[in-house]
Amino acid sequence: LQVVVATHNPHKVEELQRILAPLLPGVELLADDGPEAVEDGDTFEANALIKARAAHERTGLPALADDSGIAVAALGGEPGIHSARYAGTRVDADNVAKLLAELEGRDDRAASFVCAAAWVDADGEVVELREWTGTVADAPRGEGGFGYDPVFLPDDADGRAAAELSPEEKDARSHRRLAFTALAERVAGR
Ligand code: ITT
Repeated sequence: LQVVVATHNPHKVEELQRILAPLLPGVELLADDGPEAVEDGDTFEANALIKARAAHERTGLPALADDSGIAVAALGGEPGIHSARYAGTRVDADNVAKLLAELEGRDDRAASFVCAAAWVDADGEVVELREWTGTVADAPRGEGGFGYDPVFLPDDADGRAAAELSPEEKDARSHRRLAFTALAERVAGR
């Protein structure tokens, strides 16, 4: 079975290949080479479905999508669905710098990584959302991962930043892993 992965983010593709291989054995994942869908939904779930729907309609194949970000309680959930362009650019370092500036001097640094995983095929639509809880660090650390990983201190990582975890350690805990595991179970059970 061929499944199109409706993301243009190469870091997500890499993580999804690792996560999905054992969950969907025998499935061949195809990169999405279509235009970027307009993510104008109000929620992670809505935006994941918009991306998966567009890829399914264009290719006729089952499509998977990931909409994700970091939600900070003291910022009312922001950057949330705006995480990719928080600083007005798509540059990870700019987004991280803006987040640290917004939280400058604040004690309440609780945050979650959030992932909505969507599947769309001829039989319908499935979406699952999961969170990975933690706090925002005072400064970036670590070389692994992508995006906000250098400033996210997961509650279950012994004080290390997500960017200081090995790929296997991140996969064992991440919002992406939790959401796609739940999604795969739903799709398999239909
Ligand atoms: P696609 O829409 O093409 O999938 P995108 O990068 O635009 O790619 P999103 O709109 O879902 O994806 O934005 C996700 C944002 O959240 C982006 O800034 C990422 O860097 C960040 N993010 C998502 N997952 C992350 C993770 O596991 N670690 C660190 N940052 C993450």
